[in-house]
Amino acid sequence: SIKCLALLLSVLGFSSACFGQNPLIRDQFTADPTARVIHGRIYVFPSHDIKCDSTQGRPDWFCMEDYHVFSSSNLTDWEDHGMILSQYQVPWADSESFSMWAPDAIEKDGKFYFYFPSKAKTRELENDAPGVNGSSFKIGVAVSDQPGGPYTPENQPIAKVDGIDPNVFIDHDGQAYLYWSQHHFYGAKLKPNMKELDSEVFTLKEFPAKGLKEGPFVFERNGIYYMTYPHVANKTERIEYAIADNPLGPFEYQGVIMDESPVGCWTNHQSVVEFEDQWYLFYHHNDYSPDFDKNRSIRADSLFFDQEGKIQKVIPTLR
Ligand code: FUB
Repeated sequence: SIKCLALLLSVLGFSSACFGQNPLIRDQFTADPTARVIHGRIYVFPSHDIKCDSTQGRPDWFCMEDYHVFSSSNLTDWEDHGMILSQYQVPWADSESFSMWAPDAIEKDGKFYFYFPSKAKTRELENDAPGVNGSSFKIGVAVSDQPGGPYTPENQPIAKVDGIDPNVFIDHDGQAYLYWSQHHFYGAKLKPNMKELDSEVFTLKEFPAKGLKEGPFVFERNGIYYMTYPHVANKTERIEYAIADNPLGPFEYQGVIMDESPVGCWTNHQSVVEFEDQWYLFYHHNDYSPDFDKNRSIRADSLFFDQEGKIQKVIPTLR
């Protein structure tokens, strides 16, 4: 069963799972998974890696033109809800850049909000001052009445947001926060419409200055706010976390959730979710593309907390 080995390893101070199904999606490349529980099912909103040829993007780089969403009632059988948004549908996106990187999605008041980065057309940059690091990546939002889409994008990216890897967290009081990364982590309150910032942009500077860090994902458990993120402390990304007593920190570093990929995938990218009384770490490796780590596959393993709320290290289960 899913929990047998997980429970044994938990006793030993590690966590893992008996899925036997990693990677989760086997007919296409997927990466950067955000998992959410919606109406009793697990929905996963990942990136969609494809292979670029010389007429598209950069053949040796990430190539991503659209998103699919997947759902499951048992973490084993996955339904592909099809393509929910493509770069060609987003009025502000540079549809020659194939840069629809890591997304996030969340439900609020019966509507579903899908957040995604993309390189923007030049004229969009002229309308909104370039970000602190001059990034051409913007973050957009698209809305649907159902989690499986299709999603309708807003005409403009979210103003004052420059960077990648959007993450949205809604606190118990209903206040929504948007996080993103661009060398540092940034955060801001969102308006109730979920489409505009409602505060200044906070720079979360308490994270390691050395080594790339990206992919912030925030969740709350027992009054502790956890910020999880991939960080290059050595050669490739490992998943770390920090905690705070409120959504905008300051966060205090706690440790490593998952070590560098054992199969040489340079990136990793995570989300953490509780489903049917078990916590899970969703992440990616390059199981189906060992020689090209920009074609990745999403995975999940059980995750455990100790009595103080510290996260035990997750050891990836291989096939
Ligand atoms: O998928 C493209 C980029 O790779 C993501 O935005 C990063 O988090 C890394 O996983």
